[in-house]
Amino acid sequence: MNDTIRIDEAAGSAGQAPALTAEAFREAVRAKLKYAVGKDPSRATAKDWSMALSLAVRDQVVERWFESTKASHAGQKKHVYYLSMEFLIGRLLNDAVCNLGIEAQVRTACAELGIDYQAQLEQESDAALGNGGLGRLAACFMDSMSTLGIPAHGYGIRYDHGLFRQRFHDGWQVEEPEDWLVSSRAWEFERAEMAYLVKFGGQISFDGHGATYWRADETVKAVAYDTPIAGWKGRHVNTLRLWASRPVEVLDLGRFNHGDYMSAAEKTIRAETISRVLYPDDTTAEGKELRLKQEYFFTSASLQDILRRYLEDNDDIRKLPEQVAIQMNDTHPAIAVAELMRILADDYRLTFPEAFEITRQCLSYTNHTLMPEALERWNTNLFRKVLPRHMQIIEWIDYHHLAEVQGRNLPVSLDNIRIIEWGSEIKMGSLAFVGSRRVNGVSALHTELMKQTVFKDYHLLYPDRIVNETNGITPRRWLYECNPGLRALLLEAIGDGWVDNLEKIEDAAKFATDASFRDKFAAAKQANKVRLAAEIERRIGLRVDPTALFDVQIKRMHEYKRQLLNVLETIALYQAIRRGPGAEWTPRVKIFGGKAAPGYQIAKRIIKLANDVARVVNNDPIIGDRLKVAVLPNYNVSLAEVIIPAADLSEQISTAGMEASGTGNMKLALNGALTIGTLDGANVEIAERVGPDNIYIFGLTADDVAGLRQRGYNPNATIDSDPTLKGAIDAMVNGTFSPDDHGRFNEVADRLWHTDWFLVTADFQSYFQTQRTVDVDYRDKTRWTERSILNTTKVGWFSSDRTIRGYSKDVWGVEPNF
Ligand code: OAK
Repeated sequence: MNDTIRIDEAAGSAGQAPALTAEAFREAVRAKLKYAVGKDPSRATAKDWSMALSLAVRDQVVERWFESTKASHAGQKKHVYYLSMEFLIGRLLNDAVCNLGIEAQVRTACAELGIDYQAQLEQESDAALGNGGLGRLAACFMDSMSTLGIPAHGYGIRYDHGLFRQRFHDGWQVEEPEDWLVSSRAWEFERAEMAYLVKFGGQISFDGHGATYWRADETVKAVAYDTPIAGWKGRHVNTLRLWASRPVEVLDLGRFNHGDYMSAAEKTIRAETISRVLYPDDTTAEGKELRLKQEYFFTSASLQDILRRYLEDNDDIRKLPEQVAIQMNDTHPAIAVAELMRILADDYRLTFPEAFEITRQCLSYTNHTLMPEALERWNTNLFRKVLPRHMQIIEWIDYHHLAEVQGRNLPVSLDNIRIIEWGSEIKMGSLAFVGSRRVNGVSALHTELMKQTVFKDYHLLYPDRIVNETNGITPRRWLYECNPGLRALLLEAIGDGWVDNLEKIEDAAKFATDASFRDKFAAAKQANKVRLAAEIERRIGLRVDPTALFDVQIKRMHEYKRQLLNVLETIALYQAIRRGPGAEWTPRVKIFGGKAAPGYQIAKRIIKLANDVARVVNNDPIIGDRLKVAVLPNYNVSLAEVIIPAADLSEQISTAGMEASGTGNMKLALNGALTIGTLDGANVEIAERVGPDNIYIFGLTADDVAGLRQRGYNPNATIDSDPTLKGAIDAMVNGTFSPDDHGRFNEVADRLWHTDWFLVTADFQSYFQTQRTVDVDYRDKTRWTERSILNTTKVGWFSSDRTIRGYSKDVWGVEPNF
């Protein structure tokens, strides 16, 4: 039997759902189980069925994939290449099924085969090839580029081990290696023939006739693994190409034959180390040499691949910018500036000025943070050792760029615009800026701050280069797939136009005052809360009341994101309830999820604090269901898909000016949670769209923060003057939550008392009071649901489709097909 189902296109043109019958699909799954997995139905495990199911769905994607690839070659349109160290794509089965529009057939087929579709989905490992926001954004962008029919490739690293698994031992974070590849993956295709050599170290020589030779002392092979990414209705399928590092020679046979088995394998181990692990730190440039090698490894392989594809259909390398737009997702691929120049100059014999011009027309750069410690810098000695030719090229760019600027007589400090600082450090943000056609921020506020702070002088030099592209999220994964109840309600009320044109969701805003719609909306939320309550009990054994207010803070653990502010408020609320248990309290479940970088001690201690507070609060009989604290381990994309649809309140409480955008804020609002937040990142734009009645804004603004820090903030006085805050901090250090070790949180408290860089104490009172308003408001269920509906229906602008349209127009110069 032919195990690939033909998609019957007779019904119409691309864009229509394929006519696939449940029966044909069921037989395809059976065939996959037998011929691809090699199992008989009577002996098949859940994993086997899940694999068979995924392979059958994959065939459906592949059909579309070939068509898209052919069409983009024939169409000769400009191609987008998205270079990112991270792609946090999560699970793919349900994503593919929903995007192809074959969910009904797949579910029927599963039922007929006697397998539970939901259980199959949970068999798939979560592809956790990213840390947080930047990586998940890249995944949403892949979805949107396919949905809009933009020919694109995502390029990254196929890490053997993605982001570590987080476990709690006695409330402390413990990191365990993540092993997503342990079970074979249905979604990727190894392209052993698609391999490029990537060189490191060695010497540079010139032959005296203009040719340059780089004699490297280490060479590895980058092997491609392709995953098809289907857009909405399967209209277009793009490729995510991830590189794995492999040795050039499989084995040192000489050493092996001499019985030296360990050293015979040494080169293999060295080479494979490059793609072994994802760096679990999303805020500081760590890992030094290996990290630099990772960055160059995937950038070099990707550029070689881009040029190969270009030259298949074109012969003039000078016209590269007409066909190629390359996006650098933060500075991790910023070495692309020097690498593209190197290839153009050394391999194609263009002059440096020519090569620089072409490079600047092809590349663009997205900045995702202004925090100084997260802006990458490389020590020039290390850089010269690993990438000697690139060091020369960067020196040329630095010199050439300064010379260009000196003639212009502008009020900029030359020290500020140098790429190489004091001859000892390369500032990758500067290299990326100088080598780019466009540089973008990820929210209006962030872009403004970029112009005023880190890139101030560059902005004076190149006033048209910085543009804003406020982040977005894909509505397919973050509503259609993860919230079937709300999806069904919206389909019934306004049809499916919103799925690929999210602004249409506003058509449902009028139902906010319709009692029957409101009841259904509230029922969908309630069902999601029951589902999350069950998940909380399964994961941490805590029973929570699903009718309580679900207050959610899910994101990486970082001081600037201020989980500590939330924990302090939890303590203060706990103390208030204990003082007056008979008062009218709004039952609340505080839900936390997030990983701390393994070396980030204070963030790990805050996790321990949250767990210690949870233990005491959850076991206090005076408190009962009035307050529960659920700290969920191993927060990842799949867990987010369960938490987000169930949230009532979304915590977006970063110190103003420090969160570049946030995207969890958008996902939660789209699923009907009301935001409690500062005027930071994209919160500002969310507030503009949902209106002041439907969001809780508190605390200092970015200007206030800058002013306060400049004047010098004294947390002492604030704490002393606020008994609620003082009571909470005192409880933290008097052993209330750590009877076994009273001093455990002294350092956390000391920082609050003495420096409080993140202004937790400064915002506490305003935050605490706002939370009390939330308590009161939540009791009016009708009004709350109305505001929840207005959140869902007013945030359509935050679709990543809109963001990608923005990049297409302002940055890449491409025209979406759909
Ligand atoms: C990661 C590594 C280096 C620099 C920044 C990051 C990162 O994840 N930044 C986050 O990017 C998201 C997507 O743009 C934003 O929403 C977050 O605010 C930002 O912290």
